[in-house]
Amino acid sequence: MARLDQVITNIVDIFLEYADDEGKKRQLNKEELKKVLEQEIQSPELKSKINAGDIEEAMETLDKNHDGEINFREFCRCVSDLAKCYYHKKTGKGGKKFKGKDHECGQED
Ligand SMILES: [Ca+2]
Ligand SMILES: [Ca+2]
Repeated sequence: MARLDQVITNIVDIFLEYADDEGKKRQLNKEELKKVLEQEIQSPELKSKINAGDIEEAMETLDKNHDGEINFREFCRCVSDLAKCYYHKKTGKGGKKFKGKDHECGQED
C-alpha cells in the first residue's frame, strides 16, 4: 500500500477500533479517548499538544460540539492538528506565532 493509503486507512481503522470498544458505537467516550491517546501516540511532544496526561482537558479540547464524545470528524481534526504541529516544528515555523498557545497549536478558527 502507498504511504498515504496507509495513513488514511490507519486513521479510520484506529478510530473504529477504539470507538466501537464500549459505550456508543462510532463515538469515543472519555475512557476510549484515553486509551487511544495512550496507546497510539508515543511522542511526548504530540501527547503534550493534546493534554494526553489530563483526559478531562483533552476531551474538552477535542469535543468541538460538546456532546461528551469524540466523533470521527473531531478525531480527524485532532489528527490534522497534530500533523500541523509536527509540520510547524519540522519547518521551524510557528515558533513565535504559537507562543503562549502550547496546547492550541494554532487552530485557525
Ligand atoms: Ca464508544
Ligand atoms: Ca463531540
